Amino acid sequence: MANSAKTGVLFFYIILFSCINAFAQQNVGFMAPEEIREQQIKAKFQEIDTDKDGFITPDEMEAEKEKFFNRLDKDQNGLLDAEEMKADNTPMSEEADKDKDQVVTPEEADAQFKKYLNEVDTDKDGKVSEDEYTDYWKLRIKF
Ligand SMILES: [Ca+2]
Ligand SMILES: [Ca+2]
Ligand SMILES: [Ca+2]
Repeated sequence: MANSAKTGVLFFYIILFSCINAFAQQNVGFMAPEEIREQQIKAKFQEIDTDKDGFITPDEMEAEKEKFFNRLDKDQNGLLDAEEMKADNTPMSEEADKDKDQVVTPEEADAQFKKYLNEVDTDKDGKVSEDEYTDYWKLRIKF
């Protein structure tokens, strides 16, 4: 009698534990993309903030623009064509193409990054903090 009661309790705990475990795993599965995305955005911030002072300055943004352009400009002809723009996982190149001719010129990229810096810098102190950067990209990045 006592033994079967113990076994019952043991089974109850095993089932309870399995349920909690399954629930926790589901929850982690649900939470993960958001957290991964935030971590990726923060990692990107660290990459752009080359002097590691916790802010992206206009100089650092300029360097990022060059890297962004060169990375997408696969044939290195100094322009981003429609095919090259598709490799961009952000709306940056699409928005840069102001005249909508499916080509981004260096001038358009320049204008876009200036506009972008101004938009991300919500407190308008001329530099981008990690919070400003994260808040901005959380809503915009495509994964
Ligand atoms: Ca910096
Ligand atoms: Ca090109
Ligand atoms: Ca700022």
